[in-house]
Amino acid sequence: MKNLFAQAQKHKSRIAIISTGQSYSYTDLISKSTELAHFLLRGRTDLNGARIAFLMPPSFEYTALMWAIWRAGGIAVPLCEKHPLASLTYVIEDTQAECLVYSKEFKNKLEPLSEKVTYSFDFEEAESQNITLDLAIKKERSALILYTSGTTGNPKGVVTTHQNIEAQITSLTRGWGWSKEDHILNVLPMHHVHGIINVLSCALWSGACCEFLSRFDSKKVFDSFSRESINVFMAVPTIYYKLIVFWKELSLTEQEEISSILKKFRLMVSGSAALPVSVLEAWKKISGHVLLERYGMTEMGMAISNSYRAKRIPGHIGLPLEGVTVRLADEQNQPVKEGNQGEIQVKGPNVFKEYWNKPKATQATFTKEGWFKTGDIAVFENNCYRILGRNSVDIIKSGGYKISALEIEEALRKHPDIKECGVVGVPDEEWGELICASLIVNKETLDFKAVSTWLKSLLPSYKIPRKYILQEDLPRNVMGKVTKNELKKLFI
Ligand code: MLC
Ligand code: AMP
Repeated sequence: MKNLFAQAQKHKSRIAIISTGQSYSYTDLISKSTELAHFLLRGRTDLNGARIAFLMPPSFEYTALMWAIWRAGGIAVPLCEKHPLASLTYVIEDTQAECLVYSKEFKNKLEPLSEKVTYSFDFEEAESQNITLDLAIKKERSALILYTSGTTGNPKGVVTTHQNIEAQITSLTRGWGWSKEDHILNVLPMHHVHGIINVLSCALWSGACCEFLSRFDSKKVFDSFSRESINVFMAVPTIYYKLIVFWKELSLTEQEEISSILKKFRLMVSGSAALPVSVLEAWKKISGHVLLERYGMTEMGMAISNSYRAKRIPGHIGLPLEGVTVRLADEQNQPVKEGNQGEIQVKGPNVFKEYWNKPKATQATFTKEGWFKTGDIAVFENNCYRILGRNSVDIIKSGGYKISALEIEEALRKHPDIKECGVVGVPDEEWGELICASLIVNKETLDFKAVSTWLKSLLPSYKIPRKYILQEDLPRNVMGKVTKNELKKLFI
């Protein structure tokens, strides 16, 4: 990622990051990441692809550490604050992380993991070393592993190279008119591409400022906007939904104040899940902006986007970004005739390298000709793409998170009173999809609240079912397979 740092050299005294009310310049970022890189290297000249896992709130420190890992030749593995120990352990073991770095609020939570790595340290304890760092990292080298849920087994580690990341950043900075005058507010979790690439890395590539909120909170978002320096915002549809609800509860004067500030924004983007037209329309009334909807995935960053400059079409995701090639294909991986629906398949320098330690899964996700198979079904109409759904009912999108129904089912089956279960995502205006579970149990009744509490030790809160039903048996087809679409109807 030499270019990201080379870019930073151009903007030395500009503000790069604002976190916990403090401003940090590009020079601060360069020198802190140099110090940390030396600390991580421990006398070596190159981390040679060692995985460095870290759990830090979205902040200057998070960013400096990520840059340090990249600059020292390591692979960054950002962990999720909301994950219980079981999920964190899985990632540490799966990546065979050499080192675990954390900020002090996570020290106790991570204590049991320290023996699984060669060394771990509290970020605050990293000794400062005033040395220069001049390691040239080849762009083909792996840079980042982000975990994503799939239709089989446990979450997979998506490996992207420095080159992939650079391609993902530059297609967006060019396509969406980023400049050093921009100031973006980040409210997203920092273990997914939306926060890491679209918000943080695009800002830093451009010499712009990225301001962090430690977590999403509607009031804090509007308070930040009220200071009138932020001019770019990106979020998942659920966040826009929540902001609309909050805005509606404000007094008329407050509503007018917020709306007049929002109207001055340069850009507002929605993605990671389908943007309901009702949310687009409501936000347009509040902010004067037609949200720019785009489509992406952990494995490829952003691929398709509505236009920054021209008309945006509600309910549609637009056209391929610069450098990205897209086609729609049938089940035999043959391109479909124009106007027919098909799976979105993608080629380009933005597409990931591999699933970590899973060569078979990597091979299965590409066609023989090297197209990445997204699993999303779309149609090309009105000169742009429109998403119709996914080719698997077992993938749920809730709050912008991708969730595997099978992973939740596997966890539920570990409960002593649950014999069998079926998990589905049911359409929901606020969350996109709501996770619902049907349970077959070996007693008369079951305390669903207690089940959710128990499940939280195995899964993060966003993977916990919100509705349960008890059934004698699950709906099945003649082959005995659970018919998830039938199951969904029971919750609607
Ligand atoms: C949380 N809650 C849910 C829920 N998640 N209820 C239903 N469904 C869900 N999915 C409930 C909690 O139980 C709690 O309720 C209350 O909401 C607050 O919980 P929280 O954890 O504090 O939620 P909050 O912080 O408000 O989270 C909402 C959110 C979050 C929208 C901010 O989901 C989020 O950050 N989503 C973004 C995910 C993201 O970045 N995806 C990008 C992936 S990359 P109670 O009753 O207990 O108080 C990708 C590629 C691309 O997709 O294209 O970008
Ligand atoms: P993730 O694996 O978390 O990166 O999620 C990627 C998935 O999010 C894609 O495969 C799509 O299913 C979904 N997605 C992203 N953007 C959009 C969008 N604008 N509309 C509909 N679905 C989207």
